[in-house]
Amino acid sequence: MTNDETDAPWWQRGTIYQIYPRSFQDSDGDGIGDLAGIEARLDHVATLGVDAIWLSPIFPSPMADFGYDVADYVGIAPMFGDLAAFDRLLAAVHARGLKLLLDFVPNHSSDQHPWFQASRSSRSDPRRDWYIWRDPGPDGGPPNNWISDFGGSAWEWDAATGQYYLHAFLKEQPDLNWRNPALRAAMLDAMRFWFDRGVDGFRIDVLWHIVKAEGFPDNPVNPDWHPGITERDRLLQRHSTDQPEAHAIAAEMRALADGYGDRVLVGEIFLPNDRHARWYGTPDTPEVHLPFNFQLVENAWDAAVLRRVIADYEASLPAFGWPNWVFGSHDAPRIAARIGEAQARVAAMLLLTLRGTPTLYQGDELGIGEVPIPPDRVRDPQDLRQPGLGIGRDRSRTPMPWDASPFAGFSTTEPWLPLNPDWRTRNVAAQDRDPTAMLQLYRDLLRLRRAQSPLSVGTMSLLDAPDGVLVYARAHGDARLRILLNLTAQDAIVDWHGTPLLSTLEGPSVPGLLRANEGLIIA
Ligand code: ISL
Repeated sequence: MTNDETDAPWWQRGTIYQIYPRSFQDSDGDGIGDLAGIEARLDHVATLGVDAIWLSPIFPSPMADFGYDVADYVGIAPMFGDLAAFDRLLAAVHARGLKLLLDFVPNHSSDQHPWFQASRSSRSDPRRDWYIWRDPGPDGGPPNNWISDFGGSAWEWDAATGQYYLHAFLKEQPDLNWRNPALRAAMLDAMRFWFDRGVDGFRIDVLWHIVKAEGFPDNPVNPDWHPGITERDRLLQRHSTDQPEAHAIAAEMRALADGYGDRVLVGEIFLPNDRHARWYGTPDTPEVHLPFNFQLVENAWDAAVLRRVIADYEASLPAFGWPNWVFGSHDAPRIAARIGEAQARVAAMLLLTLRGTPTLYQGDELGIGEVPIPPDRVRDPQDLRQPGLGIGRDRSRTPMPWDASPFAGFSTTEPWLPLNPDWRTRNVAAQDRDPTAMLQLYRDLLRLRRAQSPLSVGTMSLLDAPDGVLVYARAHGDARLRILLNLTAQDAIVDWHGTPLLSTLEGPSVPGLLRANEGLIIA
């Protein structure tokens, strides 16, 4: 082992696994997952070979946005359990040598949070300024043209106090005012509460949204908008997001985390590379360890496109910035639904061999594809408010299929969302017995990533490749691996020789050739 290998912190070497708690495992028969359920299924997470779990929000919430509307930052929603159940889960996670990250939602709370109830009670309430209140615009309408990410004005009229409040998402999710020092202190206290309890870090929701431009100017019109995309995109969010003042707040969160030692902050940030990279901060004033990189979600599954995406992203990183990659989440369409199962295997190899921390989304290790959601079962508020755009998030939030027993072993009753249609065969137990299953490929890839330092901490260089093929080298010390990915369904002539360590396909790999849909790791 060389120095940088031993020195690399866990969040650089390791892999993060996202659990969507409503849909992982139900332990009390209400059709909704919970903390005790997650604890009961930790074997799956441990044998998969990941290093850390990130839990989507588990806090008390009216669930208007399924937990991203927090009514108490320092509690547990009764449907998920209680603080004792959380402590048990955390201890069980740590006992397996895994880490646990929570989801911190700083941009907005629920309208049912006692802070907002106080804030809206009167203009003179001490908490009035904890949220963003404004008088009507000159025409008596909303204060400016800002549009909610979920459609409609971002301002909601409050008749009782005669002002509008801002909500970047649902009106049930009023935006918090991070320019108010008392609010800022209260939110940092909430982070402290969980750090003191032993959590290993946070994924921070919509971090680039948390400060708005002084004076609330209108956002500029997006010249590229067309009716096929969301209403939000009519405008460029120039004044409502990514304000310079937000970086000081991220730095404050980081200083807090660093005070606890080996903790990590992952920031959810959707921005072009140059602005994205700023969220690392500077070596003297670091911000988040990992600004989430969603470019595999956002870009076409095409070798030439991805080659440029990888090169541009790598080039944009500050010298001290550690990369990361994501291709699935509770918001994004399933990777196997996007590109099909054969290419989803190649995508798994890409994600787990790129330089940087990978984040996996629950169920992608089974290759879950499209899950049709009948109209009467749609639950996603974004989809319900903007139907017909195909932006529904329910299809990625369906319950984990564990086995072929009723309700796939997820619950003893009808789950809150439908199961994947092929759950009787596509489930954890079935794939555990099948050496050709997606689950085995994920386990093999994660095993290799741990065993091979070039994959976890090595350098990376993109190499020349024929059309439709992506080739790169990973190296560390004397060890060097090559990764060859055929992103097409045709055989490709690729000049390679060496020892294949892992292929996405069965049967022998053929030197000089990459079979259709083949991904290959060569020593
Ligand atoms: O496309 C986007 C940004 O360009 C969006 O996906 C946006 O980043 C996303 O909607 C933000 O997601 C997070 O915050 C939301 C919540 O509904 C999502 O589930 C969460 O992941 C509001 O808290």
